[in-house]
Amino acid sequence: MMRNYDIDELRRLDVAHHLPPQADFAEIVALGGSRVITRAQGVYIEDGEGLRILDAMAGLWCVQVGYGRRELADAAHAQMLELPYYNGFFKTATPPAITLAAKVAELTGYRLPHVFFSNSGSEAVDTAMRMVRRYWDLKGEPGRTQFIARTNGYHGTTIGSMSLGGMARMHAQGPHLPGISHVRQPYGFGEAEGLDDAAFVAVLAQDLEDRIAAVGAHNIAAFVAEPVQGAGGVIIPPAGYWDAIVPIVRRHGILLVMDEVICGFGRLGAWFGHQHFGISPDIITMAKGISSGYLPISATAVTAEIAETLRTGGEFAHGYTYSGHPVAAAVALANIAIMEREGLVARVADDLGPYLAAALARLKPQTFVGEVRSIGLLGAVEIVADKATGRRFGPEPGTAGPIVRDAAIARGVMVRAVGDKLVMCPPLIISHAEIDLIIDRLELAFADATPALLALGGAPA
Ligand code: PXG
Repeated sequence: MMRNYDIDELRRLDVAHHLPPQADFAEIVALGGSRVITRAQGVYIEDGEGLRILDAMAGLWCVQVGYGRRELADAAHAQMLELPYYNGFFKTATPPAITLAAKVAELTGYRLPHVFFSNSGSEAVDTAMRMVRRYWDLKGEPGRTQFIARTNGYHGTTIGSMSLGGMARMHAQGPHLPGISHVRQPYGFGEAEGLDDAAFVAVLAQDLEDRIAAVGAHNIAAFVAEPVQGAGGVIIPPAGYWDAIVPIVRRHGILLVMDEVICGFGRLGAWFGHQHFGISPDIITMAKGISSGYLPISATAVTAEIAETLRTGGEFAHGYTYSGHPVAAAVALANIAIMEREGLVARVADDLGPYLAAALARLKPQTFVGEVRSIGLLGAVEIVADKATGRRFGPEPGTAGPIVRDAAIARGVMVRAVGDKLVMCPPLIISHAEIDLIIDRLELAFADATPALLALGGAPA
């Protein structure tokens, strides 16, 4: 069933009526409407002009099993006919919600055996924030209200999750929750200033110690962090970072919340990012890959200790109409079944992760590439103006990245520009040949973008 769309009319209606997420509305108007994505199969998306684009972003960091999986459509179809909706408010639950909770608990190795459902990553993070506050009230430490998160972290767009995030651009717009402060991010390429890993880690650990001392440990409810920052530009912590940070959090009795919205569901070669790093958080949030983005669903998983404490407190006054939506939960279960059957998590660890790292290394000789890095199936390319000195394009980050990104899309590969970093996060079903194609197309994109980068002040080879 191939539908034909009147793309010009859709673009006209897009400008006339549709306000897209995280967008410069005026830019969309100037462009005469958004690029309309009409269909997708495997690792490819197709736009209204018929351009087939290799989707190296897995949608928005989420389509783990690739596009066009009939099993997921069948799971949704069957569940819609049997029970399209029921809620969890009336001492009721549905089979898919219960089964998915048990499955997620299993995937955490039963370290986080209790699971609360929401519909988006932002809501899962807000849920974690509310659980943390409630937990400390019930523990008799109601003064623990403050959160510490990290600069350039991303936790969502609701007022709670956005306040936790550390992106200056989003913070400028507010409104914010009070009681949240940020420590430095482990961004080696951008901020280590020549320190080796061990010395940089020591600086970051001291920054956290200082922040805790300034706020007062007994006022701090939780430290919230992504295992690897995704939206911030695939910021991979240096060796030893988590081994230094986690004991500090523990020593001060602060809860550790890990935001697994991007790192969860195989992205780093383990079911969850904290497992990859050998960390035992108190709470994790997940979304995106849990359903491969086929339907919106997210979750917040907690330790037995937290669940038992919440059980002492009467009603936990939090929940959404669609918490544990049966169709979304059924699709998530089918998605996880595909991932297990096809061994996708081990495939990232043993095969695709190393393959992507080796393929990315081909970009290192590029005139305007300062660093390539990857972990599992998350990769980044740092664009610099002068390779010899490491000088960045300026004055602000984000002048060069979009130029190369647009060139990449024109060459048929979808990557994302975060400032002057290109980031990628391909589906877990990608083949070696398709990874090679990403790199081939990025080479062409850098060649296409070279005149513009030189005009922007880039140093010639
Ligand atoms: N936590 C993390 C770690 C995320 O990456 C969210 C929470 C929020 O999820 P929802 O489902 O509420 O969007 C995210 C989302 C980008 C980009 O520009 C990244 C995200 C969302 C939108 C854009 O890379 N991550």
